[in-house]
Amino acid sequence: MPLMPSLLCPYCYQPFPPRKTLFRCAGLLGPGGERCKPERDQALSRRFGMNEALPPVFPGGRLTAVNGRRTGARCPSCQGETTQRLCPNCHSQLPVHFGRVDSRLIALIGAKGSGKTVYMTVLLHELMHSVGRRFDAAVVGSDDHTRSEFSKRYEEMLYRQSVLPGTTRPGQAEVRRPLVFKVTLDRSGLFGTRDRHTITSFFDTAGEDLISKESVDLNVRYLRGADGIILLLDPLQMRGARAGAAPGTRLPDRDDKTDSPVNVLTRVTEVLYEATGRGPNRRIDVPVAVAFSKIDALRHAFPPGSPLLREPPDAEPVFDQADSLAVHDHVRALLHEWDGAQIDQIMRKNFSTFRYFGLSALGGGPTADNRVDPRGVHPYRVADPFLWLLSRFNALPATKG
Ligand SMILES: Nc1nc2c(ncn2[C@@H]2O[C@H](COP(=O)(O)OP(=O)(O)OP(=O)(O)O)[C@@H](O)[C@H]2O)c(=O)[nH]1
Ligand SMILES: [Mg+2]
Ligand SMILES: [Zn+2]
Ligand SMILES: [Zn+2]
Repeated sequence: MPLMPSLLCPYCYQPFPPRKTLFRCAGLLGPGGERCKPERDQALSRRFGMNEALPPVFPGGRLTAVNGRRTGARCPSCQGETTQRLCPNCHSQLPVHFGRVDSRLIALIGAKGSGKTVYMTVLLHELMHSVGRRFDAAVVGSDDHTRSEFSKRYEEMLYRQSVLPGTTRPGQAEVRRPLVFKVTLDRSGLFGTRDRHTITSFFDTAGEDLISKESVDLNVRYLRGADGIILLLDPLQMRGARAGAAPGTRLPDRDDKTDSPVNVLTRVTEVLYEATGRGPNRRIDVPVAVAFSKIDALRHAFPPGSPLLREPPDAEPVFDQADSLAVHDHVRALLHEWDGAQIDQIMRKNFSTFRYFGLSALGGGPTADNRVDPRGVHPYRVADPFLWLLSRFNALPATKG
């Protein structure tokens, strides 16, 4: 049976055939002097709690051509032209060029308190600034909601008010909306003459959603749709690492809402088998970056020469395989010291493509009242997992390693 080519919405992760794409009226004065009245969009409201009044939605029956490309449509009420394309399920506005450029959905998962929200904020901030410069990459929020949400809610809090986020609200996957960014690599030399665009969608799960079987299912759709997964594990939840943490480290609570990295990994593995419909003898092939957070609390005990004590090489705008594999091997060795050998067994048995990473989003512990240290945010190796995924997607060149 031939499969119908389908698109996957970067906001709700539901697949849809391109011909089902909807349009939203531009809300301008139409050729007849009429203007469509904005109203609350039920789909956006139900799905994401977004209640603003917006111009009406209609199917793309009457497409209009721009430069020979049928990218626009004419509104049946006001006859005005629009280029705003929407997902038929959640009514989110699709990124410009969506469907014609690579779109990659990256799910960020991990136990409660493992550092996901802080990590996502710092990673995106870095991609927009230093890492972006290094790779000559432009990283921009691909819709108004992402742009304002990211700068107001995430960046402003962490970087200007030095406030660490509270627990991400669980059970509300329907309301939390992924942040969608467009990464443009302007490496004409590396990719021929054209820029390389990749749309990446980040979904920050609530750690508590991974505790029970039922709420894990909430995330199944996101995991099923993901092209790559960043699994953030907190070494400070592991017995061996806890014992070796730098004096004064704020150790995370170990209550019944927090789960050990092994348990989280076990559950995520089950969900992925379910989501991908894979039998027990076929390993999961979605690339998984297994990233250990909060390395700042453990670095003091690493032997000199550890790749985790140096910054990744940054002379060339490529993903450095040799460096990454050195980190991978070192983390695998550390897992034994941290009482996490089981993690490596689970990974090897069930996943065909995975790599270990060690990073710190803050670069140092938070203050006693859990705020960002007054010296600021000094991230360390935060981009590695993301760059690895981009290289897996062939969106970034990698050295041979
Ligand atoms: N030492 C250190 N602590 C960190 C770092 N990042 C986060 N933390 C600590 O971990 C806590 C939890 O971080 P969050 O980003 O809120 O964790 P989360 O995974 O989003 O948690 P939930 O939303 O509850 O699932 C923070 O309040 C900090 O105390 C880091 O890079 N280093
Ligand atoms: Mg969170
Ligand atoms: Zn959607
Ligand atoms: Zn209209």
